[in-house]
Amino acid sequence: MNCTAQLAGKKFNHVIMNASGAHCMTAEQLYEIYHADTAAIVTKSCTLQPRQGNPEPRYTEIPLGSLNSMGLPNLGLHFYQNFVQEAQQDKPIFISLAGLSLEENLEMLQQLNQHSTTAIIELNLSCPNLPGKPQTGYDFQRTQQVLEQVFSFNKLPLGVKLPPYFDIIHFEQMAAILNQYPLQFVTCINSIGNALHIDPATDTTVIRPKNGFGGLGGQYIKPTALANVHQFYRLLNPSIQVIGCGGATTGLDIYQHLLCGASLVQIGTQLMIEGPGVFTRLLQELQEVMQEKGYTSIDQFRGKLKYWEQQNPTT
Ligand code: HRO
Repeated sequence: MNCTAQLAGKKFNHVIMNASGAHCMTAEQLYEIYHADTAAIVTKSCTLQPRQGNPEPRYTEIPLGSLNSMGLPNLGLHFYQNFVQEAQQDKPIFISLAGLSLEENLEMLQQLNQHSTTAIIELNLSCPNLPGKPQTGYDFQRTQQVLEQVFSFNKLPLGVKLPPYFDIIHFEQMAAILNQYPLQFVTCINSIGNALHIDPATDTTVIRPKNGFGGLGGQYIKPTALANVHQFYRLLNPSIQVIGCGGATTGLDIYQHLLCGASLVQIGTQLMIEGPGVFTRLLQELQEVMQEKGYTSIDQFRGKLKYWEQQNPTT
């Protein structure tokens, strides 16, 4: 069974990795997922300086997923840069960047370019949890400005992490902007921003920051994630690959992300719930699904989602 993949000029032994934010802030967590059955790993989104993030409790499991308002706690760019240098790189490592301003993103990227890091860059345009800071990916003009400046000097393999979109015109507008730049990939989707969960026993919100509003992850968001993966797969230049992220808890979920056009699939909430053993289970389950359906490699079905008419030709 061949589950290998290629992205940003690198080879991947299979297609499953962590999502930024899940089990990837400290050296201990990063080494744990690096040595687990991951095809690659991505770091927690970082800023130039270390940050404490929002007050706790700021992450919780809810019935079908998770709610978080972490507020970008991280150990700072240099820590993650050093981690990449130290790790024996037998699998690709992504560094996720989430500067609080355009200038901060450019400064971090400049440093990474100067040091010729071996990491792939995932530029996060979609953190929903910073009080007073809008999600860049929902401001189309701003996104264009960011990409214009980034690609005025960047030579590293780079992609962007997008927020979920919900309107066809927004997919088209964003794809038209992204298609102007030499992006290697887009990651769809970040959490669904500013959701609210209420504890039915106490009529109370369940996380402390922002009156309980936080990013929604897990099974709640799989249909939205699949829709975003497939729309961008259809609308982007073939040179821009899609990384799927959102709601995968089984091998079948991974398979469906691939069917929608994803080249790799990231695991967030389910990694938080199950720990790094999740990757072994998901890879095994993916291979079982492929076997049942008679496939021996991912190329045979990636992006080959069938539309209703194809399955019902005479109606
Ligand atoms: O740290 C966070 O609060 C956070 C970030 Cl940066 C993000 O991109 N997505 C998310 O759900 N939480």
